Amino acid sequence: MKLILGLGMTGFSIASFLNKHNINYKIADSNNNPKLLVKYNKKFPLCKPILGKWDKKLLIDVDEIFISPGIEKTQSIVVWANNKGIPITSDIELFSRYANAPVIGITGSNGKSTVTKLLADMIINDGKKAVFGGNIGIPALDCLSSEVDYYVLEISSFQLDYTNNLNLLAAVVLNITPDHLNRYKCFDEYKNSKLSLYKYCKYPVFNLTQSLNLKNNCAKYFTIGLAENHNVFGTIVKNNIVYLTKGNDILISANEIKLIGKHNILNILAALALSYQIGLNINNVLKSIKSFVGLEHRLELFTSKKNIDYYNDSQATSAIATISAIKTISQKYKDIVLIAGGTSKPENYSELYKIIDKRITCVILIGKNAYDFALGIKKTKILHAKTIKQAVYLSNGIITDGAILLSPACASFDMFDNSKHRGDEFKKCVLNS
Ligand code: UMA
Repeated sequence: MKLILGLGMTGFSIASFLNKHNINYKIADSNNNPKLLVKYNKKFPLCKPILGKWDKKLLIDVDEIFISPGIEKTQSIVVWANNKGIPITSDIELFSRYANAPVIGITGSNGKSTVTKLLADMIINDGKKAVFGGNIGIPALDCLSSEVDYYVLEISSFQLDYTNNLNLLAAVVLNITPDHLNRYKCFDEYKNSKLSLYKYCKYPVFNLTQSLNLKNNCAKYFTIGLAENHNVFGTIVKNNIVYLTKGNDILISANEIKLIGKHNILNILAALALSYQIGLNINNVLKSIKSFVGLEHRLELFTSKKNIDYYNDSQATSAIATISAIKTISQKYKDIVLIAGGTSKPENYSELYKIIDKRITCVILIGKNAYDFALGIKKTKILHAKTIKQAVYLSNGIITDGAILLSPACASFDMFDNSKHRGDEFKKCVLNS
């Protein structure tokens, strides 16, 4: 008998998979009312979940546990299972046992969703079938299909912590910066979790800008700066223009790329290196890079009208996310109109107010906490809008050249179903205006 721990996206996908394969399981969640309970009971009425505080009895007759990444190793159920020697497995590992096509694994503290999606685009542009998923929000098991040439998986350190075996064709750890330190004892523990991805892959790709001392004969490398040999993807600057290179060969100019920011150059170099590791045609790869506009709702450049570029960054639900968006796009534009607001989070917004005062031409505030924001912003011109439609209407004509950016720094639930709904409505209003 298998035991699934956690009834979130991962647990639900594991239950669906085990049902499909007629494998006996029980499922438990330490929350009395997990988010997916109603959906689960509707789909699987015969296997009721066991809810509430973990109980040792859950482990009776269990020969393997499939665990959700959000459950920490210190949880009593994990400790009891370890003491009893019951194997604990991630959904990624279970996926890998059944995947019939090569899998490419991508992890890192930042940029993993961008590289995952870009690499999938490159494979598709090369005429092959690619499916992407994993930590990006599409559980890996939901991606399994017999009609796939490559799987591209975004993998988190939480998933790697419960992984003992994987079969990856190529893999990259994009970068490692302090993150999730409430979950790990120290930075080194987090770093080792990320680096464990390389244990499972045939063709690794390494980031030379991080001093991780990783050298490997079959590896490709990427870095900002000079590419010393043909295994290295880097950059050179000629007449003030940045070019992406492989060894001494120029591949593409940064001016032809829609993504902005140095971090995105590194992301693209990583995807390029992976594309070489799996043998994609370079012309098709370059086409994908030129047309790639990023992920939907994440600093997504979705349209341009009369010298104004429109960015949808609806996924920015915290001050830090909006600060990062403003920093990135102000490298390219002098005038920026920001649409922000919603339900603010219990965090310090003072740094956001400062950067708005410094870099934003006009801010249009929406939602529940608009008036709190207005108190924090001292210099930048402020307008208020009741709806996203009105915000888009007000944004017209403020600047003649530059960018209009929706990056709310707040949750969306006061006005929308979720941040995707907010981004969709914003795009609809802009495209219809
Ligand atoms: N639960 C318990 N006991 C606990 C903790 C959680 O029972 O001690 C239950 C919760 O009540 C809930 C369920 O577990 O019902 C939630 O499981 P989960 O937190 O593992 O979340 P999932 O819905 O399964 O989503 C997970 C990833 N979440 C985390 O790693 C925290 C999603 O990444 C991922 O998209 C999804 O699987 C599909 O693979 C999210 C994330 O924030 C986006 N990831 C982190 C990040 O990117 O930084 C790692």
